[in-house]
Amino acid sequence: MPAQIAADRGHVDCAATAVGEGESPPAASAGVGYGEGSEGLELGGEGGGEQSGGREERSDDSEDGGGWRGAVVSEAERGPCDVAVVAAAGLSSARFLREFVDPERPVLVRNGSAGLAGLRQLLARERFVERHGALRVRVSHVPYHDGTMARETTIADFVTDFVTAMADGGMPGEVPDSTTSNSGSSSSADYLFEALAPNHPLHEPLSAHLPGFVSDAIGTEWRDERKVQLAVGPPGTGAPPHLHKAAVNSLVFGRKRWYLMPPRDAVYGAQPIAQWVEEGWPERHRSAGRKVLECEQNAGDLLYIPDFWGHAVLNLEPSVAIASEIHTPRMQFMFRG
Ligand SMILES: O=C(O)CCC(=O)C(=O)O
Repeated sequence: MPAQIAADRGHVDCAATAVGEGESPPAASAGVGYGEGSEGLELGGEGGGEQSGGREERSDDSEDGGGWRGAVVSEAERGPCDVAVVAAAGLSSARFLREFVDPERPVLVRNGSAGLAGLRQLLARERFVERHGALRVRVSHVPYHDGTMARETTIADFVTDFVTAMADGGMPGEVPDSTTSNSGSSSSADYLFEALAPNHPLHEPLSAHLPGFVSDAIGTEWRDERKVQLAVGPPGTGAPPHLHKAAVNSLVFGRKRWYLMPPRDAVYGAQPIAQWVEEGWPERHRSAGRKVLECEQNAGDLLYIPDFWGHAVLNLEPSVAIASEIHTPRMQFMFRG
């Protein structure tokens, strides 16, 4: 049986500090490197982690759910976030660079994804399948791992299969309950995780997710050096821990829990994420002295992950996400001709 989501937070390693909409977090920019002052910064009233009942299924024609059959999550139901949380409204590219990119601090920007109205239209389930269902994609239990098999299918077959399975009550994947380590109750399903080549028909429309504060921070010369990835999957799917250059992750529909590890504590994994969580690896790594932060991302939110931060992600609801890897000024310096 799918476990209760987001109610399984076993660690409390940072206290929440209220930050008003659009206000700057405390001057962590003075301290270089991860962590200093970065954890637990919250927008007022958000991220308290309190769970309430009353969750309801979204219907196919629900505009904000896009027909993906996820549960409605109110603001009060949002799970906690251990990294800085800021409002998109107060975020200029200068501030983004100064407070997050240069000091290499992750940040969750509430409603920070750009082009959301258009992306919700493009990626609403029925329309997406109707217009782009014939596109071939690779799906696998474990994206980002060369040793596991991916299979090729079409968007239509993949989406129809998992949504039908969910509607029939046969969840293709399940969200593990990390409070009951090794209970073996979670199962993993296939995840669509596709890096789109520049000539791919979805490359340009999905690139719309990148907000001005990010693209201005990158600068024009490096703007096209972006990898754009599409990630779609049912609850329980996601990516195991891995690391790469900085990434901007937008969630169009759904709900995700991220696990973030600063570069010195980053790990790499090849297990389905549901198993990794169920076996208690976040807590095991913490017990071994590694820092593992958690952050719930809701639809519309953008998560910035700095260069070489380890990260893993678990889909708590059927999720449709776009990720772009970017060249920060530091990487531009390293790779300049
Ligand atoms: O599954 C996702 O949403 C993103 C996966 C990821 O970790 C990445 O794109 O780097």
